[in-house]
Amino acid sequence: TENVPVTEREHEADIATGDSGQPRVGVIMGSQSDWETMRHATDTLDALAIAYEARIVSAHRTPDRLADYAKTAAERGLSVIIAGAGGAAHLPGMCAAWTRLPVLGVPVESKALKGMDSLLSIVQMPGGIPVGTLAIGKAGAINAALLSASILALGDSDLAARLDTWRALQTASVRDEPEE
Ligand code: RP5
Repeated sequence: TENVPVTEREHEADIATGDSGQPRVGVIMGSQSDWETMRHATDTLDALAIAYEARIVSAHRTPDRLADYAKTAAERGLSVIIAGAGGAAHLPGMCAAWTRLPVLGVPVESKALKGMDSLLSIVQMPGGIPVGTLAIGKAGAINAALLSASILALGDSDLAARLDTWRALQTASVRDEPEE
């Protein structure tokens, strides 16, 4: 069993009412096939009652969609972008090139190279255009959402309280001793 209580209903019920309407986090991914991973980011945003939008935007297959998305992200009211991609994972870096918003990159686990290709593609940005790179796969998707929450909580005391509650519930869910 895992300790991270991302989608458990009883935990969500303990989180006070959060955002309404306007998305603050943009969750983008290079392909439908990334959704199995990236849904863990949106589940975590749901658990913290943070408004988000989720879109398929590919650096390679839909380059104009990416440019339009990233260039308009700030004026549309987004504060953070989470970008997940696998393989030759240029999505987070190209997204960061088009926007000054913080971009958090999630390396999706690829079949051929187990996500090492994704990780190295995303993490090795040249000085000048940063991408905050998380772990490969599910853990990275969850942590990208939590890091988004931490960023937004700097200017949102209600969200800060929800994040504190989420973390306290996680701590309380960790057993003292292993179960048979
Ligand atoms: C990337 O290529 C996507 O981010 C995905 O992880 C990978 C494979 O995409 P599909 O061939 O499954 O659509 O663009």
